[in-house]
Amino acid sequence: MDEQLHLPGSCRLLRLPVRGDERGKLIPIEAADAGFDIERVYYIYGTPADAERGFHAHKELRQIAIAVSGTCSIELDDGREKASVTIDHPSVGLTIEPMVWHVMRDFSEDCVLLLIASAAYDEADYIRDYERFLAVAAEA
Ligand code: T46
Repeated sequence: MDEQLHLPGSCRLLRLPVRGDERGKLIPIEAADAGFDIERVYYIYGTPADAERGFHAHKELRQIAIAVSGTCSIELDDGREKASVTIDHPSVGLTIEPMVWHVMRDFSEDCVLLLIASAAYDEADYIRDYERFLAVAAEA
C-alpha cells in the first residue's frame, strides 16, 4: 500500500494490492499492510442516498474504509482542517485515524462500505459531541 495526498489528522489514501488474473481479482489485506492488528471487521450497506452516518471521532480506534462496491464520500475533520474524500473502488482504502471527526454521505445504492478496525466495538471510545471533540482536539 502507498499513500498519496495530505488529509486531516494523518489520514491516508491507500492503494491496495490487486492480485488479478483471468479468473478475476483478489485483494489481500494483512495486519502488516493495515498498520495495526486487525481486531474487527464490519460493513455498512443498504444506506439511503440521502442518509448521513458517523458524526463522531474515536479516541483510539484506527480504521481503514473500503468501498468494496459502489461509492460514498467521507468527510474528515481533525479540528483544524477538513477534507471530503470520495472512495469509489475496491482497490482504494481510506485510513480513519483517532481524533478525526468523520461523516459518511452520498452513498450509492449499491455501496458496501467495509471497515477494518484495530479494536473491538467500544462505545466508550466514541466522541459523539462535536463541541467536546473540538475541545479535546484543541488540547492535543
Ligand atoms: C465508524 C463509522 C465509519 C455494533 O454493535 N458493533 C459495531 O462494531 C459497530 C461499528 C456498531 N454497532 C452498533 C452500534 C449502533 O447501535 O451498530 C449500530 C450503528 O452504529 P453507528 O450508529 O455507530 O454507525 P455509524 O455508521 O454512524 O458509524 C460506524 C461505526 O460505528 C464507527 O465506529 O467509525 O461507521
